[in-house]
Amino acid sequence: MKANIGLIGLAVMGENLALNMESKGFTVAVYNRSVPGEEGVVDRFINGRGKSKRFIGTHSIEQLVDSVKSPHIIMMMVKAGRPVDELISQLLPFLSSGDVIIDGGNSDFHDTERRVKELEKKGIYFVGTGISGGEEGALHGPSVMPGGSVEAWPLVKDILQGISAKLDDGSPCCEWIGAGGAGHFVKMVHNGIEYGDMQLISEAYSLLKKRKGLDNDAMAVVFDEWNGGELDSFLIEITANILRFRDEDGKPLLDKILDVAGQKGTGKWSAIAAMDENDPLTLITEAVYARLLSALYPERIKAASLYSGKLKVESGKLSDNAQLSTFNFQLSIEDVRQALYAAKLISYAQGFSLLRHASEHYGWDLDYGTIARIWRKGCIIRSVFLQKITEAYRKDPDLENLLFDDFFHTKIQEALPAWRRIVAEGALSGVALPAMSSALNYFDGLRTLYSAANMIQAQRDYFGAHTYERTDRERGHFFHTNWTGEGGNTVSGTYSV
Ligand code: NBP
Repeated sequence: MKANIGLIGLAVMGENLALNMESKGFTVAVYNRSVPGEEGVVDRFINGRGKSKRFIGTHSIEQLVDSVKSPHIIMMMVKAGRPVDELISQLLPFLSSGDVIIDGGNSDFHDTERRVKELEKKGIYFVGTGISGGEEGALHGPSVMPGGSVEAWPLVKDILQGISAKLDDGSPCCEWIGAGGAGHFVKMVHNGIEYGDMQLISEAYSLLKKRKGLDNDAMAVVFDEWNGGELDSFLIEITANILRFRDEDGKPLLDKILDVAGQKGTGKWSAIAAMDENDPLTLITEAVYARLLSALYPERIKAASLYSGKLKVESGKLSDNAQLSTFNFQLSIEDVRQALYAAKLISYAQGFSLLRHASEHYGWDLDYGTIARIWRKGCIIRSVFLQKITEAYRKDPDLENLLFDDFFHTKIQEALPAWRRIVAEGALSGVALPAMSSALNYFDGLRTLYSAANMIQAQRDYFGAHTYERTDRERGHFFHTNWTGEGGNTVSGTYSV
């Protein structure tokens, strides 16, 4: 019997996805490169978790392709980057026109754009699909974001939708995203939003711990309560579990974990993509910077010893370098929740703004409401709140910014006073709140009609004859002033970076 699909890469994601596929009735041929002379990964899997199930273990790429029905569908779940290109080269001699390669790893969407074009020229369809949900999602139902060669969609739809998470109405958390690298782009933004959500939660934790003086168990109760309301989400839920978790000695494990955050790059890619699209993705970018700052560990130790002053109040004013050593028992937990929620609204507004700009740039025709829908189950950023985004785009598919939707408008207005108090509290007490405060700055910047950018334009024209537009003339007409009386009338070439 031939398999429905061949899967390459039996690490944590591949192994669990293979089991998920098999449990949905698909026969799966599996392959993993092996060190010669050792019991291979494939045999270990076939004799272990895959025992007595519909798997075909294979030990070469040729054998893998040969074990799969035609048109061959081969999925790779390997490390992104060079391994993907190497595997494609190894697969090509055994594939024929109309076959499909799926890359389910976290590939850079630029690579996926390139691979789709290169493979389509050879008659092979290429699908770059984001898969979110980690190990558990891979096994029980992830959120799946496929894009690439649209001709491949009817061939892979049953398998990818079959293994995906399902909403309560039974609809799959997997829909066709768009051409080229659209699937991997959307997954990248998903991961960027994940960075933002995690940073915001860590800032709320920081306030509750350092300013409110709550211990881990008390904070777990707070996060549990939050999870019962509009913040209901996977990340809030696991935060409560993490806060309660005890090490072998009975003490909270969290307190023993070094505060140096790692990253694998998708947050950074989101920030770079936003720069490329001229899109102010400030919160996610701050979240990436916060991880980078946390990693400057030796410098942080030095800075802490240099600048950790006690709070001094002199004639009613806080001194510089103040670090409050006392708790602010007046600090309202509800204010922290509101600030977290408002900043989260900004983060999603920014993330979807980036999707909109990239969709226009690359011609992907993204369906934002559907993207929010397939993130509602299976993935790391799953939350009740995503339903509001789907509703916003159902009402107006051309919405320029989620902040213009009634729901977002109302919620931001409600949360604003608390959000401002919390950001001020952080600034006055020396508790870093980069994501909450950058979100507030974005919001204030966006809603300010007469900003300070006129000064920047004047300066640019003063020193570089870069020209400016005027408020008393129509847009699109550019003027230059001889500010010093010494410059000429020649203006700088107009180009935008
Ligand atoms: P890893 O990202 O750790 O990749 C390990 C797999 O890649 C192994 O099967 C390994 O084979 C294979 N591999 C490597 Br490394 N180089 C190879 C090469 N040159 N040729 C063939 N195979 C090669 O595994 P993972 O954590 O399961 O993730 C798989 C993909 O899914 C990645 O792109 C990851 O970013 C993405 N992803 C991961 C998660 C997660 O939670 N872990 C979530 C969502 C997406 P070997 O056994 O011979 O070394």
